[in-house]
Amino acid sequence: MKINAAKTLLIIVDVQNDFCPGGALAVNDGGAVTAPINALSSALSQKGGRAAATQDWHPGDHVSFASRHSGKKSGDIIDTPFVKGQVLWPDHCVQGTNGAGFHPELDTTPVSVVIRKGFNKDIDSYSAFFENDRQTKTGLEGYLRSLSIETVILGGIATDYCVFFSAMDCKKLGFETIIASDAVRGVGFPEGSVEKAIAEMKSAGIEFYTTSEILEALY
Ligand code: VGL
Ligand code: ZN
Repeated sequence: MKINAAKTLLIIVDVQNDFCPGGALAVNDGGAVTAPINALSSALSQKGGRAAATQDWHPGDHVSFASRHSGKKSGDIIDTPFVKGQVLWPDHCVQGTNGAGFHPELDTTPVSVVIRKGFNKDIDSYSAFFENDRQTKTGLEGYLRSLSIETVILGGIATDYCVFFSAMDCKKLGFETIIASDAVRGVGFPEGSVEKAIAEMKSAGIEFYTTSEILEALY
């Protein structure tokens, strides 16, 4: 395998304090993604590639917060006017809070663009490309097209939600899509969701390589 850095974008998905141990929606071992991601973004930028980061960025009364729905708790699933089967979460990544900030060990120096998502209080957004109504664009696709990007590498949190939806959309949009397998961590709710997400991504043609395999392939 060979990867032309100049036509490659790394998408760093939601490496934010609230998704790491101690945060409001902590994912097991979430902070462990920072070391491989930093290695990928610095190698890419040295070879003429780019890195983008997404940031979950919710208003305090966001539709995905269980606290906004009386009688509901985190983990419940509801239909909203825009999204069928919305999972309800604890309040997390509220705009401007420390929980919404990038993990302190994430090197954002090589990041050229930050895409914020989930800022419409009535629509959640897992994917870096489309909100959960599956129609509203974030604008990231246009960024890739205007730079003639052909390959996208993804790392970050969570394997079974934001990484999954971002990777599936990316592949559907026609980009070669690679998951850095050691640079992602999952929520694991409902049980088995990480395994299910990985199986679905593989059958969609999304490739899985370790960070060291990717670093070796970059030219
Ligand atoms: C995410 C649940 C709620 C994610 C974001 O980043 O995967 N998961 N909001
Ligand atoms: Zn969220």
